[in-house]
Amino acid sequence: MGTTAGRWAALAGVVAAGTGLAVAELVAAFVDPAASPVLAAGAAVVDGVPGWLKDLAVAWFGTADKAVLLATMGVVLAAGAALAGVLERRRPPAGALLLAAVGVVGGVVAAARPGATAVWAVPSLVGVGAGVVLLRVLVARLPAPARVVSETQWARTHHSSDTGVDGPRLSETQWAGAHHPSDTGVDRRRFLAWSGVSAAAALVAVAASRAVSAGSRAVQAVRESLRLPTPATPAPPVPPGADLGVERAEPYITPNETFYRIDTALRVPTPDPAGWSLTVTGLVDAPFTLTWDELLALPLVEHHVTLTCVSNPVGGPLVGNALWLGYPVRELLVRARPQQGADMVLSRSVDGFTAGTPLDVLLEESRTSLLAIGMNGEPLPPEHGFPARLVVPGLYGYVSATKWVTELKVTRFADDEAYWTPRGWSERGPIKLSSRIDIPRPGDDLPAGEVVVAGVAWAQHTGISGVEVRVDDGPWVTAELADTVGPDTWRQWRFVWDAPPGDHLVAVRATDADGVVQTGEQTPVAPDGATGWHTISLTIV
Ligand SMILES: Nc1nc2c(c(=O)[nH]1)N[C@H]1C(S)=C(S)[C@@H](COP(=O)(O)O)O[C@H]1N2
Ligand SMILES: [Mo]
Repeated sequence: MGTTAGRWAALAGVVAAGTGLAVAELVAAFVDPAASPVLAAGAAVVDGVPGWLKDLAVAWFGTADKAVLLATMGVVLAAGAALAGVLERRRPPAGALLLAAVGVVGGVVAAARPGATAVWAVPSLVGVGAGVVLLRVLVARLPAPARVVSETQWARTHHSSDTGVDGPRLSETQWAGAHHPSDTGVDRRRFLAWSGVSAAAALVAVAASRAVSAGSRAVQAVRESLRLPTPATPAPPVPPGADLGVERAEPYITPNETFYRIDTALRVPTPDPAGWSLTVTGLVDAPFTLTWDELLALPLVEHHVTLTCVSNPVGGPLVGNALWLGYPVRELLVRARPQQGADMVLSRSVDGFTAGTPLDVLLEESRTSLLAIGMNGEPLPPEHGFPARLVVPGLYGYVSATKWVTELKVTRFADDEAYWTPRGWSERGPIKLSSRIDIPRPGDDLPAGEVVVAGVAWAQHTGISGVEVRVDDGPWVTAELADTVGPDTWRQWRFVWDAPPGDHLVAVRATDADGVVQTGEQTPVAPDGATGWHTISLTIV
């Protein structure tokens, strides 16, 4: 690059590729919102990157990792497009070929996504067609390198005419003449006009694709007008003592709006309940398919369950408690009649994600595992799995909580592998006994005297029987424990500390209902969940 004309060529590449991409998005909006080449390529990256890189991304960017991924892809694409522009000017049609190759790869990647058909390649191919034509048109408006006019001259001309500085000038006719002797000498203006029109077209295409993929908005409307059936088995009321009401501490029930969200989906899948169904299949004597209306007509159960992500670091936010409404998975499995030898249920989402849950856990009579459709009295929010998901008390989400679920395949751990298993995470994922300090928070102004320390502790399906707090090297002191609806949710705790001035370390540990004390041994989140005592440092003044 370097020369001015080279920079214009790079710009031509970016404009052409950007417009092609916008056209592709527009076509995708009509084909299938999930067929977007950008999202398909992003999803392929998400699925394809090595586990350590993904862990690093999550560690650095947290739940912003998706935005960072898309931004990185944008930068890489823009750089490639600029290169295509430069190549096209120097060695036509090398740039067009580069662009075409990227488009074809994009099409193949999109068509290879889980749930995709060959049609998913169409947006990329149409988009790249538009991009290639534009690239050739735009670059043809630029002076070819090392012909009638030298690049330096062109640069100077170009510069001086832009700024009005006088210098050795070449007429625009000469620029035009360098490439298209027959043209009338307005090629630079045409170049800019083409670029401008092209960029505007790109914006229109993106806006239009947004409008069309409002197909997902139609599903939103369906969701909003949905009235959840009354549960045949309502949840017992939450005892008033379950929430200690400590200001700024985590509430007993996590509102849907602030409930953590973890999944591999770059775009929230929005299956229409009208077309949704759940198939129970695999090693069963009586496979069947359940439609949305059939599900709504079943006797539904309400149950409070605290969900936790295996990627939650000690003290982390990836845990939340909600009231779920659904139908017991156990009943569905019993109806399908699992065969001898089966030991796993592979649940599958519309977007291809899978979780592997031990069959015996799902069959336990005393464990309310749900095919859930409601969360805290509302239909599941789209990002939490609308229209239906699994919720299994006691297991990390990655091995149990499949959102947008459409299939339960009864199988064997020896025969099938869930999404995260080949990516460095344990095949089994029981939730580990944990506790967290929510207040004080970093930066809190803490005068000496009574300081309230409070938080939550969880050991889903076993239950919490005690929480202790330790200040510096002092003894473990019993904290006040809140009430709970049962063993499947977290429990709040509170400790009033007579704090002396100075720097202090405050740690928490829980004991479960079996009498097991939370270990202080620190382990990382991979492969099966972090351990260690949450410890905060406080300055009392
Ligand atoms: N379809 C789908 N379901 C999924 C996942 C996913 O990536 N895709 N992630 C799982 C993980 S790792 C967790 S912790 C829970 C999180 O559920 P939430 O986002 O509703 O909190 O969803 C589970 N279900
Ligand atoms: Mo998770």
